[in-house]
Amino acid sequence: MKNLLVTGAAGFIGSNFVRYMIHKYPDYNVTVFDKLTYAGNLDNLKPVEDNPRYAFVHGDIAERAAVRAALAAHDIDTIVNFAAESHVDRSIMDPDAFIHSNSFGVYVLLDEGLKAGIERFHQVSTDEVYGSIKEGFFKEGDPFEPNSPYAASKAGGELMVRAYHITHGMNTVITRGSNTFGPYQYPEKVMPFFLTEALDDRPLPLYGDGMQVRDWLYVDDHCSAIDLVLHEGEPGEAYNVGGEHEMHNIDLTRALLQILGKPESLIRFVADRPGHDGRYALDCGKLYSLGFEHSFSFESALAATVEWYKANEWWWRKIKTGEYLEYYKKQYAERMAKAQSSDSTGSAD
Ligand code: NAD
Ligand code: TDX
Repeated sequence: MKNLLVTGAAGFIGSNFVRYMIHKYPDYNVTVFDKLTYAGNLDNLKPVEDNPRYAFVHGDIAERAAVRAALAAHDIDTIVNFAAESHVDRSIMDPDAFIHSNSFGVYVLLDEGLKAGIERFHQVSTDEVYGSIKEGFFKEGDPFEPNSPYAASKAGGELMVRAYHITHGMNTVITRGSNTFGPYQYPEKVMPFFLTEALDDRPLPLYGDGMQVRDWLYVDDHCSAIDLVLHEGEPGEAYNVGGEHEMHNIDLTRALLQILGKPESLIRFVADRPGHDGRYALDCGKLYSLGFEHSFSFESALAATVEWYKANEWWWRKIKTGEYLEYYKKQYAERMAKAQSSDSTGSAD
């Protein structure tokens, strides 16, 4: 591996991964290929923009000619695909872009990668492909039961990765990450959304009764797991990447408010997300067998994340304008109008 194409790396996890890889591997060249959708932001790549081993290409993974040109121009031998529409609520509102990027786009990237003779293809996937689990933990061989258009589109992309491995012998690996948090996360996802709203003393719309469970993974740990699987994972295999830190949404919200010194009266119980998955939980034994260890405790990672958002208002304040406000209105205005405050009982469904 020498010349990496990292797609979707103007977004949250990809930009953290690029910074991590450029720092860790002094002999790697990293080309970012990104469509710069609403979630793509070149501010996220500012820390590496002057590095001679970094390049940026503006393009769509679903556009064959653009992908082909980038693979040739940068002599790419390895693809790590982060490019995706990533927000479940938006996939309920408007699924088209999800099928385009998360399913069709993955196919185009695989097909052009195959023709260009790349040596390794890493697909960044999600725990949501399995669906929801009441007890126990999902293993890599469990069936896919995706419940949202986002999850279904990511499952479609993964199945095509499998097909290119089986049919064409392509050297592929897949990671299925759990809910990730940390610096540079677009403030539509619950953690940065609630954090930045609470900093402004604005109400926090918790879906349903807030009793859903998510497994929280710090972005630096997610990046090092991807690095490990990229280099050490068996061709054709998938690996779960969890945080080993399950929390009910209500408890996560309370923890955030406590760190910020804000009152619980900011919590509003609002109408639930349709098809809301009750719990995600992963068995990560296969990843541990490659030698993976988490480097961050949830508490220290949460504190670092809160500090980052406090210190980097320049980053998120300009995002929370324009299209963001339109989205906020569509997603939350009616819910908030019917919301129940935190001292009432039950949910607002
Ligand atoms: P993000 O929304 O912050 O960033 C996505 C990036 O992909 C953006 O820069 C966007 O411009 C780009 N993009 C979208 N469509 C594209 C296309 N057709 N061509 C090129 N670029 C395109 O997402 P994120 O949270 O950083 O997630 C990155 C990846 O990790 C996604 O594949 C997601 O499914 C997966 N994942 C995310 C989480 C999480 O908790 N955020 C957890 C597990 C897996
Ligand atoms: O306003 C909100 N209120 C609320 O109660 C939002 C935005 C979310 N929630 C709840 C829904 C979920 O139970 O918080 C939980 C987390 O929600 P999101 O941040 O939207 O994440 P989730 O739907 O769990 O999906 C995330 O993890 C898997 C990422 O967005 C995906 O990209 C990833 O694949």
